[in-house]
Amino acid sequence: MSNEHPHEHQVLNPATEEVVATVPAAGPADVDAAVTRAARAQAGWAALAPGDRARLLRRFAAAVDDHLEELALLEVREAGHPLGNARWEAGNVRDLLEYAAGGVERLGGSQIPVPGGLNVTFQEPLGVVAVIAPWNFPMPIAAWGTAPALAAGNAVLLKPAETTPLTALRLAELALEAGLPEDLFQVLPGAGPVAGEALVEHPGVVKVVFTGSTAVGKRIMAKCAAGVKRVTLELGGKSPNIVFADADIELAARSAPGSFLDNTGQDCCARSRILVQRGVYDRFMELLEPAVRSVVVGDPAEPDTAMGPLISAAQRERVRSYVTEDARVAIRGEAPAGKGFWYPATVLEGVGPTHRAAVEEIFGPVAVVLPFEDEADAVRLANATEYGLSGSIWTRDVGRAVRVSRAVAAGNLSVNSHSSVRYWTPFGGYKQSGLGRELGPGALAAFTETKNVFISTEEQ
Ligand code: TXE
Repeated sequence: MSNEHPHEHQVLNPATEEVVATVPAAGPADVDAAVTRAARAQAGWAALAPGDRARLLRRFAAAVDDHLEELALLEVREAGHPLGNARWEAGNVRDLLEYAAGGVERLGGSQIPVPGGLNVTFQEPLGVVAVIAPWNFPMPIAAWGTAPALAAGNAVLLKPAETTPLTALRLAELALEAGLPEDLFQVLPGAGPVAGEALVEHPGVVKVVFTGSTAVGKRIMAKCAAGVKRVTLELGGKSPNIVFADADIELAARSAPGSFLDNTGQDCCARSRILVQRGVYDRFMELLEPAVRSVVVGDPAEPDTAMGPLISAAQRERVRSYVTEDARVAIRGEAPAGKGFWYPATVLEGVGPTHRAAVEEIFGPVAVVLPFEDEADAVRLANATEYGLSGSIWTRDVGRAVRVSRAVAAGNLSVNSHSSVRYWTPFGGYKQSGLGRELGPGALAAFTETKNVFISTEEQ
């Protein structure tokens, strides 16, 4: 194996650059063995009575609940997330496992009247599913794929990101402690191009659930095409935060920092393109500055911290590359000096709507503000990227809220709010932000195959 893809990965604390752990990296042979074992476990799991599967998933949820603080602290150490956010993330895993468990017994088929017989539709488990998770929300996103896939009767092989394997490994231990069958849910830490590709290419893997960059998502989709594999993609975003002149400008400005600084901007839903109607532009900027400056940046383990470091030195370089001389830095926050991958909150103005910083996903605490003239202009600007994941619309005009929500090509929009993720509502992207939906009432069905059987009732 080349140096580029070592046999193990060091996990660094992004706030201190200290080594937190060293984790072995899976290779193609490990993947192959894991698929064989998972397929065996899946057959038994799918044959269980739905109530028994649901009970075991509820026990898994209870085990997560018993270890919430431990999981949150692990997320703080490996991902640099503020403790308050990490606690929410651990709770999200528990909630999703409970929600998925609640769906097990309700995952039925249907009967459709046809002449001459009985026509029955079954929803059958797929088999072995690969979940390839990113580092920005390592724990929840791993669970978004894993929980419904298990609930629908599948086995799951989870490959966490190289930088953040620890919460995933702990979740697999908790699953075993809760009584889930051995080999049903396995975690395979390793390099994307090695363990990730081996999973995508393995003939025994029926579906791939991927969250990550659009570039890798396209590569995975192409590889899945070769085997006509099922695939769900949650990719990047460059979401607009549209502020109309008739909005509550104070509230829109006060809430804007959270929408692009949460998780240090490493959020596929980050509203990092702030579109402001010309008449209130100056007022909005005046209000935005103190709001950005009041965000508490520092030690993620402190409960009051709102913004921690970026995940890695490489990510910091990537973010830096967007803050170029042709953009005016309108607002700049503070960042700790010394060790850690820190980057200050930054708001850019004076760039054209096609500037790199205005259309590409930066994945850091950087937003661009662009003025617009009227509703049609706002919609045109909002849709002028290759992405379509989320967005916010600030207005007091109900008709406008509905018109703009329908006109913006994105999977998750919020009006007078920035909230777009709930485990019981569907989540996913338009355009190059993704394919398929996760969470919500359709979550389990996305991990099934539909089979229709006709049984003749004619006398033989
Ligand atoms: O992502 P990658 P990176 C975006 C964000 C970020 C950029 C780069 O803009 O700055 O992507 O991040 C695995 N076959 N998002 O480079 O490489 C990899 O090991 C199979 C948005 O870290 O896409 C990891 O587990 N798997 C995003 C996962 O893919 C492969 C979240 C994501 O890594 C692979 C993360 C391959 N060939 C980044 N190559 C979101 N949608 O929220 C890599 N991987």
